[in-house]
Amino acid sequence: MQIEKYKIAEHNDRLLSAHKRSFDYIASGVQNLQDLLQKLRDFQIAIPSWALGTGGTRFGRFSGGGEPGNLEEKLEDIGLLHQLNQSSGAVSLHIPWDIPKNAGAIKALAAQFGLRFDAMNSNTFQDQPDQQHSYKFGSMQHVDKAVRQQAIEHNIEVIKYGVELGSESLTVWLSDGSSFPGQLNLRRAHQRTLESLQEVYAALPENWKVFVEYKAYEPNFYSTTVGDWGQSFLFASKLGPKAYTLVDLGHHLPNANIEQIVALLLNEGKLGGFHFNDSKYGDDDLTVGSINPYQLFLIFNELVEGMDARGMNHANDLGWMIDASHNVKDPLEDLLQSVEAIMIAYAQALLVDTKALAEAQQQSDVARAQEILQAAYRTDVRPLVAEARLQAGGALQPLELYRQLGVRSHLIKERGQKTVATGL
Ligand code: PSV
Ligand code: MN
Repeated sequence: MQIEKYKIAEHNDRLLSAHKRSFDYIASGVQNLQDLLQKLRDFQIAIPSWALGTGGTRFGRFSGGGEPGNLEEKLEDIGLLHQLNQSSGAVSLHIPWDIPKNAGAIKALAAQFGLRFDAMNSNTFQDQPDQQHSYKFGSMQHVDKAVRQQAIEHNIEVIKYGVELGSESLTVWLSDGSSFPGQLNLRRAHQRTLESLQEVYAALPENWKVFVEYKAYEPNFYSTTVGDWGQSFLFASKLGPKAYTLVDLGHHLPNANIEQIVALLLNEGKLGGFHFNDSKYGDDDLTVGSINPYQLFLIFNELVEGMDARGMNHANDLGWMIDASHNVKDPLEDLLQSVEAIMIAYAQALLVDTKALAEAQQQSDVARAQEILQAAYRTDVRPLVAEARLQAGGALQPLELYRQLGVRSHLIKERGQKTVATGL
């Protein structure tokens, strides 16, 4: 399904005068308004191919129907999101959940929807039916060289798919670790993992990056071989200049100061990419911004400050991806909300009076520094985000239009009630 352009135009016409009133109100106080709107238009967030269907927990999964049954339909769904918000112009593929059998045709289809391929994700955390060796006791850390070799070859195969699709990065998330003390020689597991990653690194094309994603625990509960940003940073540093750390917001121990992690990684030139989601307890994979929007703003504040300090391009120099699971909401509605939450946090961070904040910090004026940050956070930037979307050809209220057009019912009619998308 695609949305006819006139339907977006009709929707925008209906909301235009109310939008203009709220936009003019906030815009009058914004310095560099055009620059800010351009940055918002440029910013694109990749949608993961595994999050277009209903998610689940180990206790169950409750499908809402109309889920995409193949990669083509997944691209169609991302195309729909992008038509509505003009900020979802990329896709992050997971192999082998979404193997592009005919890469040329898939690339052409994506281009038709205005989508490019962001980071490719490998998977050595599950066994596949045709697989020779099991990953039960790890992949790149495994004591058996044959298992490590299989994991290395899988990653190289993922790079090959990515090259065909025009992607330029690989995200490696390893579930490697141990569940009981004594199970693993921790030092040797680290060393074996490094050696395996080095082989993958050697297979990277010149213009490619590899992102090493860390996670504190799950599925292993005693040790995780890439368990925190320090370990990821160690691997990335030892691997070389094409290796970076990837921060998944849900992969920290409770109360970790993620904004500080981001600031330090950026300062070292080793921050590569992001997986956005939100959590209350662990890796809950909830909609980003739904639990702790202030933390998301603080993270974006460090991102903007750190990227500007290094002269980086906000839109292109880091990989921005959603990594969430939609257990009780319509996945497409959840993704629209996710993108909106990210754009809001980004816009708020762009509003921070950096000069005044630097002065307050210099004077150790703690109260003023807090006022400055919260003045940006408490600004209702939604009209700015909506204006950028309007200028780019999107809908003023994507979620409202999605519902009004009955997109989910159309998809159920097209694809059926009992469809199951690939993914976790
Ligand atoms: C692991 O929890 C993770 O965050 C990795 O990025 C995986 O690729 C993804 O989730 C799988 O859902
Ligand atoms: Mn992730």
